[in-house]
Amino acid sequence: MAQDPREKVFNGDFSEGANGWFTVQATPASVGDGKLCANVQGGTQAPSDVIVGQNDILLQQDKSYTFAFTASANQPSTVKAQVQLSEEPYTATFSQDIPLGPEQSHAFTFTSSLETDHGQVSFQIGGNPAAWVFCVGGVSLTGGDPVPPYVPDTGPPVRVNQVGYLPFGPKHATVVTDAPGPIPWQVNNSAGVTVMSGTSTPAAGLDTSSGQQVHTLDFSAVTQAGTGYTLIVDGQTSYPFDISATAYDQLRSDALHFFYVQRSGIPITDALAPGYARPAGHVGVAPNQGDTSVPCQPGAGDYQLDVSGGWYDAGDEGKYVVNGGIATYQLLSLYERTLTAPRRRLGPPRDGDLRVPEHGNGVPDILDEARWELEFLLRMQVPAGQPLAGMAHHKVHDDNWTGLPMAPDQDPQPRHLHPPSTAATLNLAATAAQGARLYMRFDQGFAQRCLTAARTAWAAAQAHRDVHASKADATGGGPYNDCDVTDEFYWAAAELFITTGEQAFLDELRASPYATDDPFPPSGFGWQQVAALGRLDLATVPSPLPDGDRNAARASVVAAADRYLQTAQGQAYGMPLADNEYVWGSNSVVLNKLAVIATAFDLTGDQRYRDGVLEGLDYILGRNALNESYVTGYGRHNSHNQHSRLYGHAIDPALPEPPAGSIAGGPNVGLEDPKASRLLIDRTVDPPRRPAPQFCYIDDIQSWSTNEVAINWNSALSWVVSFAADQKNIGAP
Ligand code: 9MR
Repeated sequence: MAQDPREKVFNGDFSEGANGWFTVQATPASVGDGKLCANVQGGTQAPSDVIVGQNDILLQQDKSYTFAFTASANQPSTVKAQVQLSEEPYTATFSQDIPLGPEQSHAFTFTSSLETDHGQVSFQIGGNPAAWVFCVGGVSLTGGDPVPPYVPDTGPPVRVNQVGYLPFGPKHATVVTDAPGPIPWQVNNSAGVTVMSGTSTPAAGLDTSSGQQVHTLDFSAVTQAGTGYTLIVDGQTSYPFDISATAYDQLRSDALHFFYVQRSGIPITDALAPGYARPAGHVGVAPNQGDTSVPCQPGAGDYQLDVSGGWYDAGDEGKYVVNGGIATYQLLSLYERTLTAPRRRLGPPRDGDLRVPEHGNGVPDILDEARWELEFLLRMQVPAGQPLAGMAHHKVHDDNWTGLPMAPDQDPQPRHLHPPSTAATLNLAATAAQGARLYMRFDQGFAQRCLTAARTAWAAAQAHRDVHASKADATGGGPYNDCDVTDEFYWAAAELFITTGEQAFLDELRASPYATDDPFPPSGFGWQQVAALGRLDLATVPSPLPDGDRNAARASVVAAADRYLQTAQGQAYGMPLADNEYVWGSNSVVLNKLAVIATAFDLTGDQRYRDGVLEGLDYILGRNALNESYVTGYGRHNSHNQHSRLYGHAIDPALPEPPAGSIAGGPNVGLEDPKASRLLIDRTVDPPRRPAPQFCYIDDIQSWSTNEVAINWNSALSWVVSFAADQKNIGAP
């Protein structure tokens, strides 16, 4: 049924689980059948000690409202139903004590004395000596004016890469217009002089990724370097952009700097990260309860581990071996590429390239940064003598979700080691094996330690092939559940083979389903699908791999790149993303496909691949339906309110925004967080209408499913931007 446009309560029928609802001192017992039931703690003093409620309720003074719901209690109790302010002085405009027993419907009409968008609907259920169960459903507050639909600020209809184009790279733009035929355009330099003009090409039919009518145009022929270019179409001017051989240099550095600022277990200094200084997080100093001696979850072992260090995963302060694995891999791979790619334009990263405390130790900074995480991954290995020795704990994180913001050193939550998993163990085996060969030149002892850990992990995974993290283990941290680990086995075997050259690992590769199955999924690789990581390395890194296998590996990379390019060619916005691929972290899906296409360029030198990578980056940096550069600090209109407990500026102006170079997760049709769901889904029509895929995004700190930061997304950005930065003036006549 279509929702009344004046409805102010979100998810009042609990059809989206507990989304949008909060509880204080009550734990949801069940959600379903149109209601939420909560276990209410006994022995509290006041009704307001225990609450089920919802914030962000819009209220208009002197307007009439109807407040309706059903409620029940498993034993005679009372609920104080209120409509009030969610912040001080918590004034109520409606308040009613209602005796509860078997389920009953209630409806009240009142006139609001409040004018606010910080209203709250609350069911106060504290003050009872004994514990009881409260159920509520069908919650509705109708009245006032209809809620205006959310309209994003998309700026001018001319969409360009707001950061910059390489002088001899492709230069494409997309224009939102209903014009049926070609329309004229011109490129102006910063002095306002027109340097090129032409006419647009209408896209065939509606662009389904955006629901828009669009045209495309190509101004690749403009090769003169300069800042402040604009593209003018039909009298509408794009955001400015540069044309420069160094367009990506600063972004490469900033994208990698993100990892330093995300570090756990070390103070972040203003000297290295101005505005981001903070004490070391989770080093066993109160109020922290981790990470220097973290106990296993009940039933998962009788020991504690020092698992300090590493990077905070994302907007939360959990640390996950599975996601740490792919992020570490991408940083190491970015470095290894500079040793192996025939067409690199820059020398290998050096000591002093990045802003890290290890500067001056004679080791390339990128390796220092990756080692910060690798050391953590090694600490997550179950020690000898314990059950499951050699496996890796899946993750360590808070027992309960904390609010936003939360300085890491102030996090008071207990933390636990969650049970080991085969996936985590193989992530450790793969990255430690990769590290073993790359650190050998700089620190043989560490390299040896990595290799030993990798072998131990491999053997442990062989002995425990099917130990999986539960999807339900998602309180206080994400699940990163993955029950198909054939790809993890393939990746680990590949890294172990490349590093050791041992026949046993080659045999494993040949026996793997991926010997014949395609390791490059249509929707790209990611933390859950990692066979591609092994295949990319087999194709590019020198090893004793027989020529036939290597050639086949290379051919598979090129074939995958061709498929991804084909997807991009069907898109008026030029990115290799199909409409069904706008998932959680879709920007990383785009970037990871670009990494495959880039590798095809490194292998073949065919300019089509390089162009595809650069065009894909255009999408990330502003050539998209939202006119949004998804990278903080880059582009005129950029994402800077990403979901994060560390960078809470959107909530507390005294705190910083995410550091420049932080990429947002990106459009996600799942709209799994209440902020995005409530704002972007139109429920006044039946069935509810979701926006077109590209519009499933909001730059709001509360939208974790579309707008979080994460190490595996910044590692993908770092990899691809490093490739782009390396291109410089390539393609020049
Ligand atoms: O990136 C992850 C995405 O693929 C999953 O669909 C999603 C839900 O399980 O979780 C994402 O990872 C989050 C993790 O669970 C916890 N830290 C933040 C991560 C990024 O949102």
